[in-house]
Amino acid sequence: MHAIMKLSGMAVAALLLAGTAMAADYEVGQKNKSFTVKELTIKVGDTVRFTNQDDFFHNVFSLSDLKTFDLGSYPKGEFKSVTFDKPGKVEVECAIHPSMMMTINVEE
Ligand SMILES: [Cu+2]
Repeated sequence: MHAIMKLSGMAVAALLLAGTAMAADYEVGQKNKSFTVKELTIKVGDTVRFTNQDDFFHNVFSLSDLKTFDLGSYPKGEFKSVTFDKPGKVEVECAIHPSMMMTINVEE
């Protein structure tokens, strides 16, 4: 009985580890005053790095109900990460360059 309890405890730990390992990281650059991808489909729990590849500042933000964030302005070579924890559509923009826009589709 004791051995069985121990085994099931290990199985739960393995499942938790597997769940963590499945979350993916994506990268969306800001280059030539635009996002390097216009649309990105990810899963709930995935993280997107917004990397500035231009010689000037960008300020990535979203006013979407699903995920509101403002990464502030940062220079070339730096990135900030956002983890998306709910399914739906997120519009991402840049506060400095109004023409910059992209969409992230977060799937269950
Ligand atoms: Cu910008």
